Amino acid sequence: MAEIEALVFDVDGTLADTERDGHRVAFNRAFADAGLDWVWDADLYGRLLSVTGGKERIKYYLREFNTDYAAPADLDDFVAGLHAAKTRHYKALMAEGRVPLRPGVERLLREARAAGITLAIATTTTPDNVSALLENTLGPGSLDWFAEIGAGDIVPAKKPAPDIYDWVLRRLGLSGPQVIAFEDSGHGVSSAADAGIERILVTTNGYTRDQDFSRASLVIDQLGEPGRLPRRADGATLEAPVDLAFLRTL
Ligand code: XBP
Ligand code: MG
Repeated sequence: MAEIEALVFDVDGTLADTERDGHRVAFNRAFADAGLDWVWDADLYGRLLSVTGGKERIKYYLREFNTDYAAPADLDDFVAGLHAAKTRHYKALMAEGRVPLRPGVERLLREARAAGITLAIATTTTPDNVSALLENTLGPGSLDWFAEIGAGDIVPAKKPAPDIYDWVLRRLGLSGPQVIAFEDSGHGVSSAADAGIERILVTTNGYTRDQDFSRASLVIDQLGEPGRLPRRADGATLEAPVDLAFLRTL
């Protein structure tokens, strides 16, 4: 297997459990601001997560779950307005420190940085949301830890399309076998795998645990910390938290 040249991270669900207590709450606040009686509870939100991208998710909700709503003629404009309000709420939630990084994320990022391994991000979320999460967890300036941040509408087709990983690989000047991708969802794994990435490490969460990860190299519940070992779906634990030495064995 090729040397590890870069680690490429998904954001939502992978770096932090942002969906239920971050994005979902922000969507609901934006709906309330607009005088809409739409409420996305945790279960409904899990179903809506089958579509990536917040604007795309609102349209999916109207198409499949709220078909009685008479949407304004200019649907794109209406959704864009709601989504801009949602992003403002999301950034405010991050500034309150509501969502910490998942176990082992900061440890592994720091180890990779110290070893001179390139870090990058490939996500469908809005770029402002990435900054808000990183700056409020890793601290000001932490955006610079990442050589490339592929986010949001920078590519027209969001995950599970490979476009965002293709974009990041192109910008890094690397090919799939030279990197390891970190994901939490089936859509994310499809995206990375179709971009030619062979080593994909999945850390699951409550929303993604039962998804199809057949194309992933390893599926565990978290990267782990000393005294808190990663666990596979069959209940077996790894011998140690995920670190660079372990990643070289993937
Ligand atoms: C994340 C998403 C995003 C966020 C919302 O998926 O699907 O849409 O839920 O972000 P992934 P925006 O982790 O696979 O990147 O509202 O900014 O789109
Ligand atoms: Mg994700």
